[in-house]
Amino acid sequence: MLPSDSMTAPGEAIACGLGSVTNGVTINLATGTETDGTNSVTWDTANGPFIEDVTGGSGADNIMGSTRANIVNGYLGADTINVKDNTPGDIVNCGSDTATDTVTKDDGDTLQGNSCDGDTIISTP
Ligand SMILES: [Ca+2]
Ligand SMILES: [Ca+2]
Ligand SMILES: [Ca+2]
Repeated sequence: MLPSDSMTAPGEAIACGLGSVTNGVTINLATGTETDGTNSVTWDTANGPFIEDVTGGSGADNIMGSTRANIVNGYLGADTINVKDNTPGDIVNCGSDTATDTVTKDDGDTLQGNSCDGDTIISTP
C-alpha cells in the first residue's frame, strides 16, 4: 500500500508521497505499478483517478513517468527518473541531497530549481 496517498474523483489526478519509505522503490506511472521488492501495488491507468505526481522515498528509487504531465521528486537517494515520453511539460526535482541521480527527459521537461545540479541528465528532443 502506498504509505500516503489520497484519492479523488475518477478522472482527476492524484499525487502520492513515499517520503517515509527507506527501501528503493520502483514506480511506473504509465503501467500503474509500484513495488519495494516485497510488496507491490497496482492501479488502473485507463480510467483513473490518475497518479500524475509522485515523491520517492529516501532510498534509490526508480521512477518512470507516464504520458501525462508528471511532477516527479526523487527525494533522497541516488534515484533513476525517466520522464522521456516525447511530450514536454514534466517537472523533475532531484531532491536536496548530494547522491547522484540519473534523469532521462525530453528537452521540454523542466528540472526544478537547482535540485539536479551535479546529477546525470540525459535530455533529448
Ligand atoms: Ca510525462
Ligand atoms: Ca529517493
Ligand atoms: Ca516528458
